[in-house]
Amino acid sequence: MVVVASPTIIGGGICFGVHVPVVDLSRKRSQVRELIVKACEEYGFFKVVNHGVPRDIIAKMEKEGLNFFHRSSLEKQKAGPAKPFGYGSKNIGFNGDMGEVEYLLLHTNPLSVSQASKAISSDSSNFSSVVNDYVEAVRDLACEILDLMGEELRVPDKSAFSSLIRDVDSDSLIRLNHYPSARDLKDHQVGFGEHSDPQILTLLRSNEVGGLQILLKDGMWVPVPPDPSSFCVNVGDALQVLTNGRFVSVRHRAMRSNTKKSRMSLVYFGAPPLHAWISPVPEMVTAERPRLYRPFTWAEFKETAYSLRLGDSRVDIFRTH
Ligand code: GA4
Repeated sequence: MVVVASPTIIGGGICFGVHVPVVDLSRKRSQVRELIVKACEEYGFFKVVNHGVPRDIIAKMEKEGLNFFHRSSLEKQKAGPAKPFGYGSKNIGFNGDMGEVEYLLLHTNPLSVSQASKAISSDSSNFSSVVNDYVEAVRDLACEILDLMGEELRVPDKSAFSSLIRDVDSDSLIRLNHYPSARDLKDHQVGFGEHSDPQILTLLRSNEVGGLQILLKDGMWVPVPPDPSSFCVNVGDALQVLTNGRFVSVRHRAMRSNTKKSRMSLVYFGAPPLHAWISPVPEMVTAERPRLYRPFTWAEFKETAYSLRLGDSRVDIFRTH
């Protein structure tokens, strides 16, 4: 893992020269486990390389995304509004949040993908199969990472975390974000505002255009250099709760920059089924670290998330003290 080398603070609370944690999944399992847990405790974020997701699966997903975003606005609107799934532009959530972004938000359930595909692509069966292949590959990667966490945290049921997102009724989502290029931008604009992800684990892959930033505990924003060959992994709110606050859900945002090329990210949000109970796993509750959160269902948490603004903290509402 690579972290912090003499940070240079350029201003505006943005810290350049800080390297984000990088985990090479081809290294020894015991080392990988340790690095992942350290990164989740300190940052709630890390990058994985040598992740094993086939390149052609990513390339096909990227191509389908670009094909869609390059269509006319009228054509794209036919796949919207994203309430909750489909095409959206600038509006985020239902409470007035806005960003310089357009997106496709889909549930990962194959039936739901197939239904949504009809308005997204003229070859909807190809689109569905590309999405399903991508979802399967990133879900496997997310499960592998969650199993490594479970092992390192000495949770007896090794798949305690991964089984939640592997469940057939899992409420996992896939999101394609497109940040149009803007060569004439004077200032950097917010593409997707500061927030944490409500789910368990997020896997994000972007093209070679940067924009993602993560917030460190000391309040500094760190730009994450783009790396199309890696995946960025975010701890979500639900995993913060499952680990009784030992892991932190990372606050992050996407800025739009004045590059020639537009930025596109493919984001998988691994979530439990709606009826699943989320509660700190017993091994994470000790005399020194008493239970921080009350149990709740994923449906209850989601309802709370959608009743709030993007940047609001949701986990605090479920704290016991
Ligand atoms: C953030 C993570 C995912 O993109 C998302 C977002 C969702 C939306 O865009 O509809 C939310 C946002 C996200 C958090 C709080 C609520 C819900 C917008 C919003 C204001 C799809 C998700 O699950 O939560």
